[in-house]
Amino acid sequence: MSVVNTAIGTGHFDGLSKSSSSVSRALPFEKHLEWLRMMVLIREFEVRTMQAYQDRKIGGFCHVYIGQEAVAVGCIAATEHADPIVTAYRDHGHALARGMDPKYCMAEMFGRIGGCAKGKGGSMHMFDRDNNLFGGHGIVGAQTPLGTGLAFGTKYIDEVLNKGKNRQVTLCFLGDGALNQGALHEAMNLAGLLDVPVVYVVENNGYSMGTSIQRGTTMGDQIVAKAGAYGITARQIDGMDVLNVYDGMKEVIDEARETSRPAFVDMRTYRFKGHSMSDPRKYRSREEEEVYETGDPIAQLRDHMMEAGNLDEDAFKAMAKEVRSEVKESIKWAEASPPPSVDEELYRDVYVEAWGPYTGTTEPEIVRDAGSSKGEG
Ligand SMILES: Cc1ncc(C[n+]2csc(CCOP(=O)(O)OP(=O)(O)O)c2C)c(N)n1
Ligand SMILES: [Mg+2]
Repeated sequence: MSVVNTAIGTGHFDGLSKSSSSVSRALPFEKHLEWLRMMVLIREFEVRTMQAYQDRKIGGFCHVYIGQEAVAVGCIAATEHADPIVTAYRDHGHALARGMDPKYCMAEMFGRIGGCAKGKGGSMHMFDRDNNLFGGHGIVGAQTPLGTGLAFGTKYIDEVLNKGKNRQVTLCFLGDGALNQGALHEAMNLAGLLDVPVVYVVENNGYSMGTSIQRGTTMGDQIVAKAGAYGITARQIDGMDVLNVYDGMKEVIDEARETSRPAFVDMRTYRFKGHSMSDPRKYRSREEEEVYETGDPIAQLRDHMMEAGNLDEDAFKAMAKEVRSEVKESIKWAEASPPPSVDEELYRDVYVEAWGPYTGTTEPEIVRDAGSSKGEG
């Protein structure tokens, strides 16, 4: 038995071919500009998030998506708005790309009432019913049965209740760490068995906290084989190039919509920062990071647009400036929002009943100390 104790090195993208389709290139350049702006927004949002975290304005766990922006932006662009999405805790990019107003996202990070979950979820639990984003989940792999369930639900409505054809596809994002969780395998088995239209997108950044994929996962460079065991078609996609992500995912999603079958994507990507805000990154070298930083998804699209004559330096700077002020506004909104009040808000929407079911002998300490009365259902 041998378990290789190593970083992923510099070969994470070796052997990946570009998508054979180039639908993205035929789209009007305004689409590319929209995707570029969204990636810049996610990046700026998180740079400010990191500062606010260091200033102790944000508490709890916080995982930034810097480096992976092309995945959320390209995948979500290939969906229809009604298609449900569910993801793990590295979720700010998905929320913004799905259309959440940055101020609701920022206030959630700050634990304030102006947040998408009234400040009760925080960084890991972005939720947006209007934009069909079903969370933000902190338990590794826990969102994968939810993804299968969401897709089962839409299929049931379309085919059984409305006696029509399947119309929707669910995108279920997961990290490579979730490949080792039993929940994913049960979820994939059911999806393969029942023809559930869910696409599992593994955001394969090569690490689960400090453990490289080779060290923690069998067949770490051929994870698509795992989907084959459940009769699910799978492909690998280079997730650093948003145009390539869109092209690959458009085919995968269109096919899942048409056939009502699940799919699995090994989306190769890289997180430029640590696992969370408190990660000294001792498990990989600076040289390795530098190699992947050369594939920055924002620079790739910006350069492509400039070469195509659809963007110049001034236009890029103007866009970045506009994004900076949008993010600043979101911070102002977050700071101006109060925390959820203990007596009226904190326990609301947490349980079915506003204050329960609490089975202990006394009220929760926080409520008791506030000397509050119980709220209504
Ligand atoms: C069931 C479970 N086990 C362990 C943890 C602790 N934990 C939090 S994040 C993480 C790593 C997951 O890595 P990956 O799925 O690759 O996602 P990434 O952080 O790379 O986005 C672990 C082990 C957890 N949250 N849930
Ligand atoms: Mg990972």
